[in-house]
Amino acid sequence: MKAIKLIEIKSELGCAQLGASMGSDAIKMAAHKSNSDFFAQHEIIKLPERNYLLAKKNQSPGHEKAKWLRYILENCQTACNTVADVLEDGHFPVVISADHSSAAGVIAGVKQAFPEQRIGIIWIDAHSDLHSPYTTHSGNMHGMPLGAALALDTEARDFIQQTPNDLPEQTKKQWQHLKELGGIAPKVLPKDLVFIGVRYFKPEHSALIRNLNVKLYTVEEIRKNKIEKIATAIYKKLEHCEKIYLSFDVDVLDCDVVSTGTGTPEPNGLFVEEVAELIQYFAQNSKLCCLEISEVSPVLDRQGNAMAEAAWHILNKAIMYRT
Ligand SMILES: [Mn+2]
Repeated sequence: MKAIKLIEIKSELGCAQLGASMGSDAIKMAAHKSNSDFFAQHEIIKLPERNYLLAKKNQSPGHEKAKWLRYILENCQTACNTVADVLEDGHFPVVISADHSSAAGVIAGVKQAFPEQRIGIIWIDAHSDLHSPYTTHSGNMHGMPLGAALALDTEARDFIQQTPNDLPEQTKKQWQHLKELGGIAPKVLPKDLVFIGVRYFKPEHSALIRNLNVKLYTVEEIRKNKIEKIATAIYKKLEHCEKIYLSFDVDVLDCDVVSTGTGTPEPNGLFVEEVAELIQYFAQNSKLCCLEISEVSPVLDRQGNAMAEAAWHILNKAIMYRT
C-alpha cells in the first residue's frame, strides 16, 4: 500500500462565498474529536494562497466571467507540480482543498505523472463543474475544473444554441493556459468521467452531459440500488482507464439532512453513509491514485462542525479500506 501524502490547498479565490479556507482545519478538528492522529501521522504539504486579495479594497478580480483566473492559474500550476511529484515519488496524494477550482490543477498533476496512461475520473458533487469562461454565468472558477480538464470552450452554450460570453484575448489565453497545464489537453475523455449525485441543472448542464455522453448516477439511482452494484458498474465503465482520480465535493451531501457547511449547498442529496460506502469501494481498487475532498466551509454550518465531521468520517473510511 502506498504511503499517504496530504496536500492542503487553502485558496478560496474560486468560491462564491468566503469560508472554505477554514475547511481543512475544521476537518482536522473533526479528526481530533474522534481521537484520530491521522493528521499527525502524515506529512502535510501546504500550498501557498493569496486569499488576502479578497480583503483588499479596490482590488479587481479581473474579468467578470473568469474571476481571479490569473491567480487560480498560478495555484493550479503549483497543485499540478505538487501532485505529480507526490505520485512520481510513489506516494498516494490526499488533497484537502478549499474551493474546487483546485481540481483543474490536481487532474493536470495526475496526467503529468502518467502522461501515457488513460485517466478516469469519479466526480461526486451536486454540480457538474463543466463550465468555462465562455459559458459561466457567475464567473466563479470553482464551476470550471472539469471544463479545463476536458478542454471545453463554448460547448455548453453551443448545445442549447445560445451565444457564448464574449471574452477579451487575455482571458481566452489564460483559459487556454489552464486547459494545457501539464502539457496535455484534454487530459480526460468525457466517456472516462462518471458523475455521482449531480443534481443542479440548468438547460446547458443537461445538454452538455447528454451530448458529451457523460455517465451520471443520480441520488435516486444510488438509493434504489445496492452501493456495491453501483461501484462495480462504475469500475466496469472505467475498466479501460489505468488510473482513477476521485473528487468529492461535500455539497453532494443533502444540505437539509447532513449540513449546510459548504458554499453552494443543495437539497435532496446523498447521506453520509451512502458516500462513505461508495468511496470505501473505490478505495479498495488499486487503480485509485489520488483522492480530493473539497468545499467544506465551517462558517456556513448551522450545526456546529457537522460538515467537516461528515467529511472526516468519509475520508477515514476511505483510508481504512485502501489497498
Ligand atoms: Mn459542488
